Amino acid sequence: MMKRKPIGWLSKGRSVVLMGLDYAGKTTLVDQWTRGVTGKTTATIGLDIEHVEIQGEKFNMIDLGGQQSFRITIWRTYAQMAQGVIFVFDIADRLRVKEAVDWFWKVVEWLREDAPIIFCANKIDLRDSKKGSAMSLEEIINIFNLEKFSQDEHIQHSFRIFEISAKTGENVEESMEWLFGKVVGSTKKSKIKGVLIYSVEKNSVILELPFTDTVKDFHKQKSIIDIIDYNKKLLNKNQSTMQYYEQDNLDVYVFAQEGFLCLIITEKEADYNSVRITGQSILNVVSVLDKDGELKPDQLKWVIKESFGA
Ligand SMILES: Nc1nc2c(ncn2[C@@H]2O[C@H](COP(=O)(O)OP(=O)(O)OP(=O)(O)O)[C@@H](O)[C@H]2O)c(=O)[nH]1
Ligand SMILES: [Mg+2]
Repeated sequence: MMKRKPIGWLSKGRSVVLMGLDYAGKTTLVDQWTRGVTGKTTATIGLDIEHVEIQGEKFNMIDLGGQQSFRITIWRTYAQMAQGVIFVFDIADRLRVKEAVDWFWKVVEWLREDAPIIFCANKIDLRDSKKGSAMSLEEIINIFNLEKFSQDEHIQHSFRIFEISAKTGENVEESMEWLFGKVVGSTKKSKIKGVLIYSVEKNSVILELPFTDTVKDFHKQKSIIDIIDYNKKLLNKNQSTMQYYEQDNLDVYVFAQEGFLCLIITEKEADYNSVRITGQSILNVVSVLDKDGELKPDQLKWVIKESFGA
């Protein structure tokens, strides 16, 4: 087993994650798009990160290893913090299509509800040489049940399919432009001013993350202490709750789950849905890191700030 690279290894910027079975062409796609060249690749071990800048914003493109061992160990964590996902599927890999379908829907379930997804049906250049063995778009849509994205009202993700060739570069620019455009657009809506995480086990605030000076030392304010005290009691009764408090200029949302409280301080009239998704995602990351014994305030701070666009 490879040692896992710590999350703190990522640098500043939001994260877009590439997923898909091994040999699907993820690394080739990154090479094609960032450098315009493709060559021989080797299987990605763990993950690789490419830094890109789009419209003045920095992004981490996280190229995950697609081998089974990485799928079952690190995919979930990265899916949960992703602000956008590029799922790559090798249209000539008929033998493993079932496996790809299963993992695709697992990933969708892990994602933040508002993370845009592109499905890259890759290696379309093989349609010429491997007539019959490469899957058609229609087949792919049916087997992956991709119509669910437009039909199922419970699915919020922006979703698009692109037929691409990472090797020749066909449609690569268009697909990346669409995805990054969505990510840039969605993160600008954020109105989060600060985040507090309280741990029942430690009986203290384990993380306070003010994004502006107005919420500095927030945990010392009487109103916040009262909110924590009240929600602590609910948490002790093992209730998973969400509460909402109006302050003078700000609002406070409280999410409780498995021994942790997450307080999100927002401007007035923040979009409830995105606050809820952010709160849920933060708690998921907190509990994953906690289980791995990796819950360190600095790391968490980074994850929240960089992943949730606050
Ligand atoms: N013909 C063709 N081959 C491709 C294309 N994209 C990738 N490949 C080839 O597919 C193989 C696997 O590509 P990678 O980019 O390494 O695949 P990966 O998804 O990163 O694989 P892991 O890192 O193991 O998860 C390589 O031999 C690539 O040259 C494409 O669009 N067309
Ligand atoms: Mg790779």
